[in-house]
Amino acid sequence: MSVASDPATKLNRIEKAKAEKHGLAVLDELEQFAKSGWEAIDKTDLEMRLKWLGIFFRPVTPGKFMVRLRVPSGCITSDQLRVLAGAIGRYGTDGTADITTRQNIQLRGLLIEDIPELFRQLQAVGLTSIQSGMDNVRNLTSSPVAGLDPDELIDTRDLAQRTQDAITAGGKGSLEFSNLPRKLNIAFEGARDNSIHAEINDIAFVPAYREGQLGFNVLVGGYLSAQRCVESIAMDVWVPPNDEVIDLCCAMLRFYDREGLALGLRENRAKARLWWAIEKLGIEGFRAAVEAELGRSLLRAAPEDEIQLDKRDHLGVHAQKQAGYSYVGVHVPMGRLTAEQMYELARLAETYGQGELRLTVEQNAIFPWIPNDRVEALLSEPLLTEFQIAPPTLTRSVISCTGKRYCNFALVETKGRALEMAQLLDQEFDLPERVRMHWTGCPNSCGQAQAGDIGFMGTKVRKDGQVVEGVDVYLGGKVGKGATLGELHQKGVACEDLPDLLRSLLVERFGATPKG
Ligand code: SRM
Ligand code: SF4
Repeated sequence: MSVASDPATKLNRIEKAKAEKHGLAVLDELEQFAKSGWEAIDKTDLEMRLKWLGIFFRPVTPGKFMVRLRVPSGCITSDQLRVLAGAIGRYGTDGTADITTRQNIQLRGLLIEDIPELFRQLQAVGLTSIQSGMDNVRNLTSSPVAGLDPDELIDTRDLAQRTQDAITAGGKGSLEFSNLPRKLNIAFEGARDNSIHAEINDIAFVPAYREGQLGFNVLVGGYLSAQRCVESIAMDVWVPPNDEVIDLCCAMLRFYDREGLALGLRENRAKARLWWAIEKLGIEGFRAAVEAELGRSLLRAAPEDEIQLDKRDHLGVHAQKQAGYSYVGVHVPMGRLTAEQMYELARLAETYGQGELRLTVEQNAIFPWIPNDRVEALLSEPLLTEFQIAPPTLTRSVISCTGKRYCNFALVETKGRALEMAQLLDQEFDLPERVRMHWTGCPNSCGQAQAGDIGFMGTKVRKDGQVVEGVDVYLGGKVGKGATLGELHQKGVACEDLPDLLRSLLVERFGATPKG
């Protein structure tokens, strides 16, 4: 009997829809959808199952779809960028792209009739959008300077790519790993600065020496959501930096998928992230269950990990570990890109580097492999006046989720407002250190409000008898070594009152001084 028809099993609405027809089933129907047009697509296929292919119906812009790619470790080539630029270029101002908070790319404004051809082009350049939404593993993140960083301990790019291949069947779509009780985030850190936000990933690998051997300690259970936010905890496991990492990821996913039902995770979407399984079993019980799934015992964690630094933002010019080369990090305001800018990024990466670009979880980009004697020429390119290497302090560190322009969950406009406010306050104040402002349009916290020095979470506020856009303000998020989540500081501040609140906060808490 299928789980859906078992009267003893209380499945939530999404689980019932998945049991009736798997999300990946729409892969075979995509050509037909393209022919018949979006209005003819079954509602559940349109709004839910297409997300298994990375195709997101946007109720805010019906008929203009968003496609979420997978860019493991944020590594993308000029050829790949040109395909993405070409995909949005034909739609005029509707066609844009965003670098996301998981060092990934989302394309906007796409028509369903063009998507089968886009998928063929993606495949030809080794890209995929498969399993990037709904109950799947999201983009696999790594240090954005993996393989370049002089202080790096482990280059995690290959592990991230091979884990993606394992859980997506090489990009074709894996029935085995695509029916999780909920989304799941995995991150691999090979450097010392926790650039991947290990604290808010369901599964995170951080570098650690065990009896002199370099590998990873494993953290589990971190997540942010509207109902609950949890910092990841030590699983008390150490793994060497090889296939064992991938085996462990797959074992945890198999366990989460299979036991999800028995643990009640498929009843309530708000209580379904991996943490809920860990909480139900206790961390030792969870560890034992994963060992049973793997069919062997796991080594206990190293006493300490090697995360020793505050999180870097990678902007500016930095020496690579390869003598004679630098990487150059540029600020992409709010991560938003036009087709022209993407073509130009691709051209610059080829002209000055080796045809490769890196994306960061701060929604910025890095040009690797720039010969030191070519750095000045790169810096004098017109694009680098738009995408600066050293923008003013607040503008430099502000990030934001999608917000009201495209996301139907959003309670407020985010990206435009976030940038405007950072620029305004940069004109007014000097700051001794960076202040990371994180904007998120609703409590789902895609913009990680709890990770910011100052976080803003969209809400509705009553002011002068009117309902207006506002935010709950968070303070104290710490990233890098000893990362912790920020806490609610003030509820329901109308956005129009924010500049004044920020002026006092910046002076009182962050040592800001008014510009002379
Ligand atoms: Fe997110 C859902 C955008 C990172 C927590 N997220 C959504 C949806 C798909 C909702 C929707 O269907 O409209 C948003 C799509 C809007 C759009 O058109 O762009 C959306 N999330 C984003 C992105 C694009 C924000 C950004 O501007 O960068 C990020 C895409 C990452 C990627 O490339 O895959 C994004 N989302 C995150 C993060 C940050 C992270 O991973 O570090 C979080 C918090 C961390 C976490 O997941 O634990 C996050 N998104 C959520 C949640 C709450 C999950 C939960 O357990 O309740 C939802 C809602 C849901 O899944 O039900 C959500
Ligand atoms: Fe949309 Fe809310 Fe996520 Fe922002 S935080 S992208 S508004 S779901």
